[in-house]
Amino acid sequence: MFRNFTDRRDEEDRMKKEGRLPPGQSLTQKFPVLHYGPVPPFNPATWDLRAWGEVEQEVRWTWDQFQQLPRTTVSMDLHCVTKWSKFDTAWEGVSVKTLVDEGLIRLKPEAKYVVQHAEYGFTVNLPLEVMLAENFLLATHFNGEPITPDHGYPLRGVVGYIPEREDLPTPYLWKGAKWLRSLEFRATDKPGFWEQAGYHNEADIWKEQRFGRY
Ligand SMILES: Nc1nc2c(c(=O)[nH]1)N[C@H]1C(S)=C(S)[C@@H](COP(=O)(O)O)O[C@H]1N2
Ligand SMILES: [Mo]
Repeated sequence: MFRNFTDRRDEEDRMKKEGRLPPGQSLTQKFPVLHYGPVPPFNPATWDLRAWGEVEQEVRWTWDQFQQLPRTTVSMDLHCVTKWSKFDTAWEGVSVKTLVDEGLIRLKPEAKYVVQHAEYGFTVNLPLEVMLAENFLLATHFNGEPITPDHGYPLRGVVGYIPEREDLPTPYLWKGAKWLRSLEFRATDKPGFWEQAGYHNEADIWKEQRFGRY
């Protein structure tokens, strides 16, 4: 117990020195689970992921088709608005930027914002430029294993801080939807589930944009 406590504090001090601990955050070695409502079931026969809205053509991938898409890995620090941070997490999945670059999603010039739609009607909004950056991934795997059901299996959006990439806007972890089912490209912004409940619209981890302003 004491041993774990000192390990945690040592790690936290190291991250602070490296400039990787945002204001008000503390390091956890666990992976807390946070969401509203129940964990949905997954049926690979009926699951799909859709891209719609301000696109030249709507796209729909079945689970089998989604497995064939080009894959990307990224390591990021996760920062939850409830003040825990988890460092050096390894994710694998599909990058939205790759889908756009390869013409698999053809955006209209009007597309400026994206709403992630998840099972049971959960939504979360981001500017398009954030979703197209290297620190946002449509993730199927965490630390080499399929994401567990409570963390979003089979697919979640995940967003975090890539060390030394201060150039990339980094929002809190709630800006990635677990159990993701579609991406709605929009000309205008639209606050999602937590944003409507009073969470900050931009959610920048370095500016401590937790609650209050939309
Ligand atoms: N579908 C869905 N995704 C969600 C949420 C939710 O309520 N429903 N909550 C968000 C919040 S508030 C957080 S902090 C992260 C937590 O991810 P984790 O449970 O993997 O730590 O998921 C985000 N994604
Ligand atoms: Mo959260």
